[in-house]
Amino acid sequence: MFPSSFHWGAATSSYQIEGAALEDGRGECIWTRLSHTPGKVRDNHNGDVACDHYHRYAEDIALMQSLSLNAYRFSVSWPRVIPKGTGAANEPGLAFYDRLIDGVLEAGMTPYLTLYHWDLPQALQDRGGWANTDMPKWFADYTDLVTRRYGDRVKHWTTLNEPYVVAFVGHYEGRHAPGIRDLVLAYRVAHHTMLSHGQAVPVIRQNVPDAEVSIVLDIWPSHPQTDTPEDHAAAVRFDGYHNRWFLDPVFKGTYPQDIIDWLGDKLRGVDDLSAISQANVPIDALGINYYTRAKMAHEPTGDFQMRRVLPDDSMVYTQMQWEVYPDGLHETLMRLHREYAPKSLYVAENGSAWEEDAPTGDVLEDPRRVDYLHKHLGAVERAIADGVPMSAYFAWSLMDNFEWAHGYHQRFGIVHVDFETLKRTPKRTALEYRDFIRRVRGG
Ligand code: IFM
Repeated sequence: MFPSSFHWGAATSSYQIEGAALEDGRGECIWTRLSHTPGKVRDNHNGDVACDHYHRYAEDIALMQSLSLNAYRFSVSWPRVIPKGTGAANEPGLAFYDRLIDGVLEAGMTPYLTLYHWDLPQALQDRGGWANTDMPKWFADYTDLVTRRYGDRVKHWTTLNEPYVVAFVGHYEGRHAPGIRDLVLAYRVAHHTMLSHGQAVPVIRQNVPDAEVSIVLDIWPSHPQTDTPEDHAAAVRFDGYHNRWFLDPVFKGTYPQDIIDWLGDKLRGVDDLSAISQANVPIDALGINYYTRAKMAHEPTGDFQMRRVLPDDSMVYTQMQWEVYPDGLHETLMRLHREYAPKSLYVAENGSAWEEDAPTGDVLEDPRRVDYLHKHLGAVERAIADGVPMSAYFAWSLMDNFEWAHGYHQRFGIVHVDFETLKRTPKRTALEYRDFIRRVRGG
């Protein structure tokens, strides 16, 4: 049974939907820069217009209201409100989020605000970005501005979305902005994301005493491909690299020893964690983004001597090559509750991308996404029955949007967007989700 206070929502992020990339004084961000560098994003797509949510936010709020959602998770674009990252604030940018938040509240929905979902001001990247030791202070100052401005109306605050991706996809694999490939640097960046989280939490508490403060981590349960000890060890290593490297500091104030040992002298500039542990900087809720699991095999070469096994025909997998594995969501929620025991847990993102045709009528039929949604909602429901304190579920995403290095090719929306006309058309998933919400709410 879902609690009556449960929040049912959809999630988005600023760069992926807003567009208006340089309008009303917004500064350049690292994704503006990367996407305008030829060859970095599929078909050289960029977020200059995206879903044009900056101008169509009222339509999007009405859409969510029509789907019976009672919560909306979005992020603030740092360069829209402080174009250079530090220093002068941009009043037109701040006013946009006033309008958005007021509209969400007037529609009877609860806003969940994420401070950082990957669109770092380029001006800060020019000063070293997340690798700069000043980053926690810059982030705290930005947090101060945003919490003072919206804290009277926004009570659900998230510091960072998926610091794993910020650090390792952005600075080790180099697929994401700023497009760097340097393992040592990536660990420094990861550390600064944690310290920034740790500096931001007290600022939120001071400016919004009744806030629910969270961080959002992407958790992939990790399973060995075979029963060999080598594959088992690879699976444990992936869990350490991807999951525990962020969970442990937030909840225990330490980094996992097995990964510290594995890295040896590659781990440099990573020191005191006392500023961020749960004991010193408690959070109220943990948001998790769940999409799939990792099946891991030993690999004789490479920094981590492990390899993610790609799906084969025995698995159902999405356009992202992500296996559909709803049991992993239940497993993850149980594990987090057991091992880390956050006061409350919520699914901050869950969804799937599929090859699909453009709509020809009022609704786009998307049976595979419908199936994915129902199975994952079932996993959440089972976790609640098994005692996990769940407070919300957010579908990723409200609408098709800029899927980072994949451009507009991967469509995660429960609402279809025609990127020529910007017309929104609900997919069947949106209507199924609406009906599910109405059913569990009993009305
Ligand atoms: O689109 C992203 C989102 O920005 C962060 N979580 C994963 C989603 C799908 O890849």
